[in-house]
Amino acid sequence: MKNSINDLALMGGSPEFSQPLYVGKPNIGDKERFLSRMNDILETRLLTNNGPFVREFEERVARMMGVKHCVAMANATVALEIVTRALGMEGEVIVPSMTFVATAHALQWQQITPLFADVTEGGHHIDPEQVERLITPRTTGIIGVHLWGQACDVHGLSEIARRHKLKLVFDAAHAFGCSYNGRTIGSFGDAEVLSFHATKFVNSFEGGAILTNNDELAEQTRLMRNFGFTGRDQVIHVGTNGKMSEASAAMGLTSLESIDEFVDINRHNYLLYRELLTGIPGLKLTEYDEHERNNYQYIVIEIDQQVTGIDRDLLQRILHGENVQARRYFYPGCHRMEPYRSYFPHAGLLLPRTEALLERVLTLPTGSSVSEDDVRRICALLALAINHGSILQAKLG
Ligand code: T4K
Repeated sequence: MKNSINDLALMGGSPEFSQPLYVGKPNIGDKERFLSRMNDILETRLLTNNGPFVREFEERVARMMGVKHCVAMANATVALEIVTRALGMEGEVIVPSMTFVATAHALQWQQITPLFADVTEGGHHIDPEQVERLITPRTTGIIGVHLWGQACDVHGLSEIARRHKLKLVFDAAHAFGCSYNGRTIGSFGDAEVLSFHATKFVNSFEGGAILTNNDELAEQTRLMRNFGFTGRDQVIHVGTNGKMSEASAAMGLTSLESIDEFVDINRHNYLLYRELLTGIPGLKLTEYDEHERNNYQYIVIEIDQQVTGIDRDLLQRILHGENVQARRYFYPGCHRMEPYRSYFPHAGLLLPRTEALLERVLTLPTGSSVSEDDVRRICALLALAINHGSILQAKLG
């Protein structure tokens, strides 16, 4: 790999990064506020089981998202498992393959078969038309994913769900603080699920939440996250342990207090990337719709090898060689991961757009650990590599 760096250096000097730059390096809010909350937790010895910080976090998130209920969870995966179960999903549920594998695993974990729908033409989100084609008598629900914090076609999916009497959940793991047609994501479908994983816009180390306006569903999911207990000795149905800890809620609350600052940093980085990457032939940045509220947490580019002469994987190797840990999210697609690959070996035939997209996408570092200078150097590196694309591909590809 070092060869590529030498090659680039010979070709005009490659920018160097002494510290690795990551996609998903956590945003850290006010450390003093966090430590003071941790001190309270240790003083009161209320560590978990629906403590005061979890309740405060739930209230604040619900208010911010404009939704009646926020049920905090240990992570978004368990939140998806619980909400799909509480909604009575079974048989088959339609999901995109272009998502983190947790969306599919949350179903398969309960013996529900995820059926993978293709993305829209030229887009990254699940295509309602493809969803409708996959519906069978066994289908009980749909999970749409607001990939990169950009809403999927909420209207289109809601229409299909209504017509076919299917349950509809949105995986909003990326979409904290984002909007769809001006309305904050969080209250669409039967429920939406947020992730507060360390790498997310708002983080609670590990964490997630179910958002819903449905009182009964909220109540049901609260019971399910706590083993089905309704009283100290009374269990009314099967449950699991999906509880968020007080330490996580303390981090989540601290993170919430800094979201304006995080958006400013992310937006600043995004606009700089957009300015510097525009005009590089064969490279397309996924743009945010400025009419919507965005958290700008993901910088996603597509590489068209026909134009650049260099393929995405070699570009990624070059970036890695320079300490830029760009990611191929969500390569190779859920349908090519186990157990789905074995269950549906030919699923790719129904997913031509997803398959092509997954060969082209690359996610670049951003967030509060990435400086303006870092963005400039990453863009210079991309420009340099693409400028010499065919030569590098011939030598190293
Ligand atoms: N639905 C969607 C659409 C999702 O994207 C996700 C999660 C879920 C559902 C499920 O949510 P959770 O159950 O996790 O709440 C990461 C995360 O583990 C995963 O939460 C996330 N999506 C996915 C997009 O990314 P990896 O394997 O790429 O993470 P990892 O450990 O490589 O972290 C990325 C980089 O961040 C590292 O290279 C270094 C840096 N990092 C990471 C952590 C955890 C740090 O500097 N400090 C840290 O503590 O999956």
